[in-house]
Amino acid sequence: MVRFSGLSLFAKALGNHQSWPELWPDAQPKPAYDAVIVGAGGHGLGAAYYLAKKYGITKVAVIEKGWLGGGNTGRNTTIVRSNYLYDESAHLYDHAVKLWDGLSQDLNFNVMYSKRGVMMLAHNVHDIQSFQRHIHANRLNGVDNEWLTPEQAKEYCPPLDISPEARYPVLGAALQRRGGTARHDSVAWGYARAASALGVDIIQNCMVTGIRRGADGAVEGVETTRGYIATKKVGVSAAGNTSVVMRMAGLDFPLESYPLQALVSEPVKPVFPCVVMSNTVHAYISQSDKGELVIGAGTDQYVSYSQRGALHIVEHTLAAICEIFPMFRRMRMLRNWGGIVDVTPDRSPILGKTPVPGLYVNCGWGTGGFKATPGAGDLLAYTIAKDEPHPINAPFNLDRFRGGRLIDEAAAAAVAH
Ligand code: FAD
Ligand code: PYC
Repeated sequence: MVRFSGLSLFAKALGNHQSWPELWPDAQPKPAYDAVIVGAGGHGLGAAYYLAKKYGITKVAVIEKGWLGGGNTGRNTTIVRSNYLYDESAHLYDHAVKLWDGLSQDLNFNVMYSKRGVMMLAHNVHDIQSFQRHIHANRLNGVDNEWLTPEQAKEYCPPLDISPEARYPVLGAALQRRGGTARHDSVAWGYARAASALGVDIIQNCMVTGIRRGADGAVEGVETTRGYIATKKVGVSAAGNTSVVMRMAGLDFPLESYPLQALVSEPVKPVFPCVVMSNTVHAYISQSDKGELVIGAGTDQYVSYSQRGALHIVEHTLAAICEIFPMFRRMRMLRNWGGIVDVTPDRSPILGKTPVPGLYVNCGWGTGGFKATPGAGDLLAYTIAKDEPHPINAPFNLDRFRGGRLIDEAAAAAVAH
């Protein structure tokens, strides 16, 4: 039986003898959880799964204001890669890519991870220098990445226009063959089902509205739209909304939230074999197993909590796609949507402890956290279970913004922001 059904789970957590209206007053017996995760995206569900599976912590509730996977996890363009510049990032993202490899077997749920290769196009001298620097740095970290000539790029992706008179000439490309795509919904469902089977409660349509702290300043529990939940450990994994949630605990976070949008075309037979990103012209494209071309744009240029992006941004993206792949000029677009991404000053995530005892955070993945889903879940679980960061996520602490040890991945983030 699939158990992640909101109300019934919450009632179960409180004991079957209680009827629903009794849940509301604060004076009622409180369900005590060993840990509460805010946000049922892939990261939060992954953390709950690994808490239960690796550390035996099964009294876990995942609280979700909407429906599971309805945030950025279900809205992204599913690109998986680990070709980041700095050592810290290469270790972080490659940890995730390694977990992607065995994830379908681990969850017994096909997450459709497809290593079809991610190719980043170089359109000018600066791109060439930047990508070649990334390739060398990646190789030193054991992360595959290679340089392709324009002809090799076309061989890998035949729809590409490499003619010298093209509006955006292709001067070469960086290819990570282990990169690719996965099915975003499956990742959320797979983690949810596996976590639920281990005893985790997933409570949907329930928004966290407050974080209660005791006299010693440590976390005591969370207020929600369905009542109070006592717990000594809270992991916040609420992409796009992190600043709002952290303010409930009295913390200011160095984050800005922006809309990021994507769209899909009508479905067609398989025509596009890999993932192509054009960072300079702000467009990236792949083809889903359903046959739709999956196309993504850059972020809007102003902060907002809107889950749709501006029209002029996506117009520019489609114009660029038509220039780079002229054969798609007559394709019709089927639907578009947006998500809210939270972006740090150095375009790297924050994953670790906070100044509030018992409060942990996973945020700031910006435009690029889908690829990190299994790794972020795994490392957040470790941090919560041990009350200390894993060596892989230790550099991604909040303190770096005070001390200046930034991990500036603006170029590797690849998406215009
Ligand atoms: P989410 O899936 O957003 O989960 C957070 C959850 O928290 C949400 O469900 C939300 O409802 C919930 N929440 C928020 N506040 C509260 C509250 N107060 N109480 C309870 N619940 C709350 N990344 C890549 O690596 N590759 C890509 O190709 C890619 N493409 C993208 C394209 C688009 C259009 C977008 C929007 C993002 C893209 N990303 C991509 C980024 C990626 O989607 C995210 O970084 C990643 O999915 C974040 O996962 P998450 O689980 O942290 O967040
Ligand atoms: O991080 O690879 C990425 C990405 C692609 C589109 C949005 N983010």
